Amino acid sequence: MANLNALANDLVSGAVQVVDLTAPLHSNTPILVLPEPFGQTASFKLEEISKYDDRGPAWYWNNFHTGEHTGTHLDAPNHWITGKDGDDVASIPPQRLVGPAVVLDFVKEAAANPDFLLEVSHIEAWEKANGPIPKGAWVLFRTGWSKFGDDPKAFANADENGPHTPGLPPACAEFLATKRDILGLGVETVGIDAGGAFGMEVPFPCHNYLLGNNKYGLTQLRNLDKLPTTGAIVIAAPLKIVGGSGSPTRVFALVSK
Ligand code: 23J
Ligand code: MN
Repeated sequence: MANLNALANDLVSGAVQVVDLTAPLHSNTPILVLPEPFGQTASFKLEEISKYDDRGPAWYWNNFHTGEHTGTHLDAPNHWITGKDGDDVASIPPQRLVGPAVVLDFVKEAAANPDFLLEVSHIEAWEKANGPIPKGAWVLFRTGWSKFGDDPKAFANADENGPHTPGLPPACAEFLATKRDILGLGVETVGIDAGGAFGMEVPFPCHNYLLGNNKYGLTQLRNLDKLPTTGAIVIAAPLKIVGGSGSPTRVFALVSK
């Protein structure tokens, strides 16, 4: 039987730290902007109901408006046409939202080239150095992009040719989705695909292959620099939106000190 008492003691003593990988949600949180004529997602917005006033003398509360894919969020399999018969966000088994994290650090490469693409050979070299990507892992692609997260323009890094942010080409997305037994891919950027993914020979390959193979996406992660290369546990907690294609998500990592 697993020893949760040891974990409880380590949480209380601080030997296990809880790192928040979630970006703050507010009206200026970056959102994906798609080209015409596609539909657009909504920014996060609070709408005050009452604040200790005549609308509610002893209570403060809000409604909120948001897209499912706003801020740090999870992509469910049914978000993409390749996963249309797969789980909605409410049907994802909770056992598949918690798992070991591996961090693939390409901060230097992404700083030198915002269109940097992670290749299969990078993953194979990473595994040679760190061991195989474990079964049931969250694969976290660290690019340093979260440092632009409070500046939507810098975060999108768009010019007349579209956004320039790092990601995976089709061959690498297909490899991760089919040759490794992972929970999903976590990234620091606005979506799991590269800024240039619309123009790839399989458009949006991470969405296409990962969601089509019952894997998940996690986006706009922060604090990946606070995680070890291996050994952390990541917990993703999307809202249980019935029929939803994703949800803003609180993401925590448990890290041994
Ligand atoms: C719809 C179409 C393209 C993309 C996306 C959504 C996302 O990035 C998302 O948040 O799922 S690239
Ligand atoms: Mn999404």
